[in-house]
Amino acid sequence: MSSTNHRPQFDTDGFVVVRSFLSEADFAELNRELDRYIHNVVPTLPDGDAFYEDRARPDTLKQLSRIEQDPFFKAYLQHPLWNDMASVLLGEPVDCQGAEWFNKPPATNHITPPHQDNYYFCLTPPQVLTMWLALDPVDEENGCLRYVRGSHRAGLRPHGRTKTLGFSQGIPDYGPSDHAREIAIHAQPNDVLIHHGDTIHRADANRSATRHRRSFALVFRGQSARRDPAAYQKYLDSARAQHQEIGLQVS
Ligand SMILES: O=C(O)CCC(=O)C(=O)O
Repeated sequence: MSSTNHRPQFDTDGFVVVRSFLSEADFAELNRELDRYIHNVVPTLPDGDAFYEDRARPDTLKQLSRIEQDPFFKAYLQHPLWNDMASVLLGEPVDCQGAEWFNKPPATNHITPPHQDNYYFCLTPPQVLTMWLALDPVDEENGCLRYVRGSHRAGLRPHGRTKTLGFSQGIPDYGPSDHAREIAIHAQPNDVLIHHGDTIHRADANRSATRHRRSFALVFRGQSARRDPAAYQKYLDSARAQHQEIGLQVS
């Protein structure tokens, strides 16, 4: 299916799922490069770029930010398939803002609190989306993403401090009517979930004993989007305060 066909659904629901997104060769290369980065580069990174559920256990690595500091991933931000899809969905030329990697390692109690990405990004107009590519089979057991359908059309909800490293802000009044509108998305490796920056989403912890739940994500902003510097500084301050409370090295 061409990327153009996904736009009406993206506009209505605030998310869309594209199955088998990359070619097999491209997907294999991405996995190889992520393995290389995790084994060779991550051990050299400061705390703020690599979050662990338990710092003493490397197998509990759960989030990587600013992966584009690596030359392969810096070039990867320009990948035409990702950029074209983002541009069609946002209806304007885009710039890639950065790359992240998420995991929910097995037997860890790590939830993703309900949140809207643009609360963190502070972009006006909210012309921004996240493309979240599954690297493992994902379902309810290992903590699939859950979207509140259509929530991107109601603007940003109030956020408050959370205790979840990597997600310093969440929606405190997330309630039964939000739960009732949630869509839990099952995915296979190489399926991409794309959500608007104002779409509310969350994920449960990984309840499985053996299965990881890894993903690779790129964030794209439309060229019309401008950052509110004061709101962004407030967000950065709250993330930094959380890191200090937890005892992470902060730069
Ligand atoms: O992988 C997760 O659990 C969270 C991902 C997320 O919130 C995002 O990519 O915006």
